[in-house]
Amino acid sequence: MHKNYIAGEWTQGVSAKANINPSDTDDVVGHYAQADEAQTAQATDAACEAQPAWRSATAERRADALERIGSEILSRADELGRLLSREEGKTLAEGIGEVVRAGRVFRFFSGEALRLGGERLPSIRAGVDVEVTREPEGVIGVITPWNFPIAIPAWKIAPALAYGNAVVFKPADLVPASAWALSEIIARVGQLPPGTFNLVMGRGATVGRTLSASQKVNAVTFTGSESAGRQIGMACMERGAKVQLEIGGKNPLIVLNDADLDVAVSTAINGAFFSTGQRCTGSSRLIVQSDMHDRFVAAMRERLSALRVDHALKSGTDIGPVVSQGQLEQDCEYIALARSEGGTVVFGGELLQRETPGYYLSPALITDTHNQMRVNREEIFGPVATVIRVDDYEAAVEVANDTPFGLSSGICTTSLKHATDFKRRSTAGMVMVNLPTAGVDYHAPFGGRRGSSYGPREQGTYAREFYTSVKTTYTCA
Ligand code: UN1
Repeated sequence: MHKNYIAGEWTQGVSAKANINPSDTDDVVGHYAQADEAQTAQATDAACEAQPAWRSATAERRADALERIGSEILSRADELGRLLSREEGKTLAEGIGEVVRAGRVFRFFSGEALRLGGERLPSIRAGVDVEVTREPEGVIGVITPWNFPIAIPAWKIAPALAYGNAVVFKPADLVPASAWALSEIIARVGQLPPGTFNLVMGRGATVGRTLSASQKVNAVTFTGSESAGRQIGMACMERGAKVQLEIGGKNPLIVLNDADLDVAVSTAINGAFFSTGQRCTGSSRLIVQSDMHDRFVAAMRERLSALRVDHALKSGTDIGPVVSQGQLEQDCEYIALARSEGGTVVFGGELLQRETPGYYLSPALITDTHNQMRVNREEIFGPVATVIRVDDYEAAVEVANDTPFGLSSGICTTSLKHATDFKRRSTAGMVMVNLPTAGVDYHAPFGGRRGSSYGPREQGTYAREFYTSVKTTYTCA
């Protein structure tokens, strides 16, 4: 039984939940504590009490803590990657890659702890100095999704701690094992004042809701579904707390006539189907220019037929299972909806049987779609991509930008003119040229526009906008 970590103590939950392997539903990864409202409140109280000590710890002490945490994560990447793939279903290579990314995020923010500078401005008044400094926000509620069980917790917890905040961490209910392993590392090697970091596993409706409503939580960072994000956002807004939301995408990847076909196909396969298509940055709308359309679709089908969908931990697996029964049903409903809206499923979209019972779905490619169909407006979050045929570059840009979301966008082209123009005119927060819409660097700002994101950017030096509060001081000596 894996416990919660509250006020520096490993603490029983009020109940426990089994963590099931989506590649083999007979395999129980472990049992994990579930907290109630009272236990969540104990964690927020503890964080509130501990934060002043952590805030006044030296920047070097904070940097050292993050360095130790990052180093242990990196030294155990194979083991932790295996655990991650076992509970989430991404392939072992993807799981290990994600763990390495998490370790590097801690290392990056270890350095950032020492680099938190300010500004000094000339005043409009004689003899006055104006200084701009940054202070920790206080207690940060960290609520994370199931699709990146360690990287997303890392890129929220690391900057929170680096800049002197205390943390209450509520991981996704489906993937507590990686979160628990990360928390165990933080608890053991971090040497943080007790209460600075707390792990509270449990349901969103219980733990997440309590965190969003608690007066002791100064800021909430959330990545996950639109509906949960909106509720968290409203709850924070109501009490004047800072909030940061990453809530999905419907990312376009344009393929122009002048694209290199091999590059376009590799980019689309990676962006749409790797990590089982379960990324908010996934390339879900493939916008293909007329003369390229048939060649591209044929090459995609050929490449897809060579991919192996199987147990995440098996060598040779290219695509693991869908994360859960509920997500599998949602994917299948959208594939059926695409058909009923006039789309043609030219590859996949079928349930597969493998040696072990799991949520196996062949990657689905759907042609003959247009941008107003529901499958092109709503986030599916599975191995499902649509193709939208367009006549020219102008139409491609228009379709790409015509979405309620705005996280990431991409273009495959060999034309400098089109690439340059698209970088200017895309209305997404991140733009990729001849690269998948998913798969970002950990030191660059991450985030979107419109319905995808709310609040300051995540990652890189930009993370300080959310995790610190600016103070302006005026001094007349
Ligand atoms: C990536 O594409 O490298 O939940 C990261 C998600 C995003 C992270 C994507 N917040 O899928």
